[in-house]
Amino acid sequence: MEVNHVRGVLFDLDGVITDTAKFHFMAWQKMAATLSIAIDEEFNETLKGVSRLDSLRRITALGGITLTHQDEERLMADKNATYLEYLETLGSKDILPGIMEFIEELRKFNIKIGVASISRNAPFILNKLNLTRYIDGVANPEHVKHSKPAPDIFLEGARLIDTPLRYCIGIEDSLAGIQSIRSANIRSIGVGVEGDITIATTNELSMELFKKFK
Ligand code: B16
Ligand code: MG
Repeated sequence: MEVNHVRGVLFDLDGVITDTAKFHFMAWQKMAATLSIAIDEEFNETLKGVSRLDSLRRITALGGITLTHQDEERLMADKNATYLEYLETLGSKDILPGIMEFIEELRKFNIKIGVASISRNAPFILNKLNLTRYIDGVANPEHVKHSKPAPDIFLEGARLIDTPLRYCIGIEDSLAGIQSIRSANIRSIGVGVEGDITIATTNELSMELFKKFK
């Protein structure tokens, strides 16, 4: 495939641009403890790329409880407040290896850059990482109907960077995310997860990789 057949790259945020999974985990763990539910790191793996509400419901299902809508709202707000406290020290140092160089390479070749994260904290996190100025569009999860694995968030990202789907690439670290890219009919790069192209770490990202697309 010609490298210039890529005109837009849609990044997932958590697990691709930065790794806040441990902070999500600590915050969910604290919240779950108030319900006498214990979660471990293995369980946390199943929350990657999963929306806030769906994450909460997976946790309560684990504990065998069902909450009222009001209690769900309250617990999600509590969890997010704890999560934001943990993000206090987040900065450029927390951008995953190779991401900055890859973003600069994309910019040099006038390739649009979008973010397709299901995190409602994405604009805040991008700001903390000092990346906002490099990004052409951040899809707002509140503007889409269905979370990952549905295609909605990647379709919204492609729309925001004004790039036809056939010229887009999506990069994801979660299974739900790869499914989302696939169902949007976008080519995928999986980081530590199987995509159309699979890499082990973000360090391997470069435009050279695009040649591997069929
Ligand atoms: P928030 P991504 C996802 O981000 C995380 O992987 C997932 O663990 C989290 O629950 C979800 O965002 C919602 O995040 O509570 O900040 O809205 O991987 O789609 O960038
Ligand atoms: Mg992710």
